[in-house]
Amino acid sequence: MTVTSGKPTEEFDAVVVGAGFSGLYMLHRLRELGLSVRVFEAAGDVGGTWYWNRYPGARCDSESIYYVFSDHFSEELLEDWTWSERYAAQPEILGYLQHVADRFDLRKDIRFDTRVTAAVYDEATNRWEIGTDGGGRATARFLITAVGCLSVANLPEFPGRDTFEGASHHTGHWPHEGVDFTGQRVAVIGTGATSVQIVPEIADDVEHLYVFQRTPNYDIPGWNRPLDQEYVRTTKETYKQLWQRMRESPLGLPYDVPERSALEVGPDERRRVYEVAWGKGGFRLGGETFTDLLTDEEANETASEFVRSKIREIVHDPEVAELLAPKDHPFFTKRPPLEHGYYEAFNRENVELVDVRRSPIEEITPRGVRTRDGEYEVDAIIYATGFDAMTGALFRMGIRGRGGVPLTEKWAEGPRSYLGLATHGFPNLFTLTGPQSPSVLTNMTAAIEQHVDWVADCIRYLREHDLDRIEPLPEAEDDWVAHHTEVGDATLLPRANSWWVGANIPGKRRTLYPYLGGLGTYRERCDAVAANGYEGFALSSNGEELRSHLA
Ligand code: NA7
Repeated sequence: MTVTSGKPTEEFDAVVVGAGFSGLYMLHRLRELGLSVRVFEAAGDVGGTWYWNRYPGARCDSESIYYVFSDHFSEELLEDWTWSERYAAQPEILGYLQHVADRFDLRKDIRFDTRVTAAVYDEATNRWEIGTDGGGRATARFLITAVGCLSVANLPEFPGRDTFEGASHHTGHWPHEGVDFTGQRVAVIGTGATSVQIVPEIADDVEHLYVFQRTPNYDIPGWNRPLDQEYVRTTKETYKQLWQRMRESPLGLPYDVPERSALEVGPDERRRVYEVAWGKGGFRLGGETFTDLLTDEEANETASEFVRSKIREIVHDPEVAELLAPKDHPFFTKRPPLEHGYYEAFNRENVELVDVRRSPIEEITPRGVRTRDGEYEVDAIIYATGFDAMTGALFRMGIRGRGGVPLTEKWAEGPRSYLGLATHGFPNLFTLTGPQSPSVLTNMTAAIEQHVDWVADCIRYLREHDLDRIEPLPEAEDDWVAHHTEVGDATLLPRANSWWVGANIPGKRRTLYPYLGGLGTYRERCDAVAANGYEGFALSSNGEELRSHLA
């Protein structure tokens, strides 16, 4: 099977798909190894997630000082760059990535406005044949996907969606020139992390805001604030130690690891612990409090009820507060949004919560949104309805492995990978932050760095040993999938209808997509695989298998 087009074929050692955090770092590492690399990027510039998600209030939920390339990329870069806020807003993160691209002259190897539409492995040449939407063709020994976990927008198929006469926008495809909602009646559909950011941001401007909620979330305060420069200075002095701690930690964040069960302490002590974490803000409420919030329903209920009590304190109208308080899933079994004024927004006269669990959206009309209860007339609709996460972008790239087998077919019953990095039947393909790796269950930059470093070291190893092909053994893959499933099943996560399990996309295979074992443990496993000569992989040279052994 070949990719055909009239244009001449360009040849590279490696093709990387995507120019966000992972694609930029991958390009940098491969260049250092002396490889010829081409990056294809569908957007008009670098940035990935931070290029597309330009909606009001968009910011990172990982603290900015931890959301950077570490000294593994560049000590000087780490030293020079200074964030302005505790949680960086989208324009600043995009500015950071543009700065990285400029400083390391990365753009010269990136083809922008170019989407990969086919990536086919040719057994005869042991090369990947890449086709793009502009009719371009390239071949490469290695194909590395750096497509992000949340890059394909989910736009629900509401009847009449295209008949709406006002403006409608998905948050993941926000217009570059911005949108002015001043004096408008606006519908926001969805109450995930994106909606929680956008609602307080536009509440002041709009005449009336309807927030259509199907499932309430356990939103945690982030307590965003300008970064104190003294704090920045002392952090920078210890950055190396800090990053080492992050690399070894479960969440890719330098949090204290809890040691007690939520059930072994009394209600007063429990409340005290939760209050401290709430006061610090961010994911500490899940990560730093008790050992068993994700494994024991009763323990989890104590945290769930704590958040509900906070919602009841903040929201004045008891009925609205009750609607906002989640009861159908345990805390942290869906990604908890970080909030900055979301709950307070419902104390305003012009912000109204619409319960579409009780009364579902039936159609979009030319004038607005019709639920079973009636029509809500609006001037604009914001779809904060999330993404076809983890596999969405990989499935749209036309990846075919040995024998022309599509990745969509191989993964029809759910992803099957070795370490979330590679999959049998697709030699020399690496999936950065792929399904069954820690990715979104950790600080993304820490997960990205670990993957990029591992892949770059692997490619260096292959070259040093005159090897030109690496592919997971089926047995090693089976073992990883079984381990991944076992770790996930030991927790409460698979029970909730989250995008972590693919439940947000009609017809999507329900399975836990990210790996729950923690970044530190995962890193140790990946490092051991490498130290043992890439245990679990078949390695070959010129079609001759040199070694294949099991993990
Ligand atoms: P999420 O977290 O997937 O949230 C999407 C929201 O849209 C969620 O509240 C959904 O309700 C709602 N939704 C989706 N489809 C519908 C339909 N058909 N009707 C009503 N409501 C719907 O996406 P975000 O963009 O907010 O966040 C994604 C990640 O980005 C986030 O987790 C962070 O990691 C960063 P549901 O909960 O499915 O009932």
